[in-house]
Amino acid sequence: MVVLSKPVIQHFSSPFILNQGPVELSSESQIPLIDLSEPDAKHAIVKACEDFGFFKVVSHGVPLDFISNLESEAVGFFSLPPSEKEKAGPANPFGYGNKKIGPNGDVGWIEYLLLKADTSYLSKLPSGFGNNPEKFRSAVNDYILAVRKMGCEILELMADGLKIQQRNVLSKLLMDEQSDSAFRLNHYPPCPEVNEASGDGAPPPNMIGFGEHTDPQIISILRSNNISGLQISTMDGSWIPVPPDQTSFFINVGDSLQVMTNGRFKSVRHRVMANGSKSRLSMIYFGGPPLSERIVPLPALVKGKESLYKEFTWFEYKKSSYKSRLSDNRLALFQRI
Ligand code: GA4
Repeated sequence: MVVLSKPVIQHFSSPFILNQGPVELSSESQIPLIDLSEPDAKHAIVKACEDFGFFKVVSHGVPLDFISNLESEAVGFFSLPPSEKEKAGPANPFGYGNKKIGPNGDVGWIEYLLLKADTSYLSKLPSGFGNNPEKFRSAVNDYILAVRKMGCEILELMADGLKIQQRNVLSKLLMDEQSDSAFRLNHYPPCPEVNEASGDGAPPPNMIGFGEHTDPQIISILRSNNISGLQISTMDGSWIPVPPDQTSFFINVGDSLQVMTNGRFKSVRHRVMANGSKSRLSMIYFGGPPLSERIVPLPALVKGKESLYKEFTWFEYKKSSYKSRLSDNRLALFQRI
């Protein structure tokens, strides 16, 4: 299963950025493109979250050596023999997982490491994490702290764009010592069946790397190598591919942010298709609130309107998520009719 190329980010090509209007779409796709250094970024972010629940970010400020160090560590880990990787498993929920996703029978063409995004948890990582666990741990820690900083900037721009006075109302949840955030390294090995002709002229099967789902947290910040596979579902229910870009980050609105904006922002359904010949590697930071946090619409966004959701804590939502299948609409249980 191990067909990994060496880290592929030695040379960074500059992404093509259109320079007109508040919401720019990258030329080759419909995905909104946000340049964080642009003065109008806050409005463009709000529009992208309303229309897609998803956008691509450039001028992100995350040091490129943090990205390449972590990618090298991830390639190193996933290249180990299965018996070595399994020392870091099983994922219940944290640790190494292979094909099985979550506790309720979901599977995908994937192997992964799921970790708590928490410095003190990382400092106690057991020794199963590769040949040099300390190097691995420090690469994950540097990356997570830099990506969380960018995530907080984005959440503050969101608050500005939504005209919310307290601009750290969302970002403080990720910065809280008790923040329940997670981090995932995914390896999608090449899947030979994608290229196999069935003999009866039927097209090759669309093999799933990671089945369709929404993320339960506030925001997810994804970066991948240059191999395609990620798709998002648009408001009309069609799937569009997200062209990979190893120099940029992709932001997902999660279920909790949908609730906190009283449905104004949409938690985006997404999935990853398997690739017939190449390894896809992705790294995702899931920014979540403390377990005790009440997830309710921000008062500024419900003025004169009803809350669309029943009140719940992040602990309650997480508990119910772990009873669900990947593709379930987890918010349905908490919707007011
Ligand atoms: C989807 C988003 C994150 O990858 C994740 C996933 C989690 C897991 O893999 O353990 C879940 C899934 C995710 C939602 C429903 C439950 C829980 C698998 C699953 C079937 C880490 C998360 O937070 O929720």
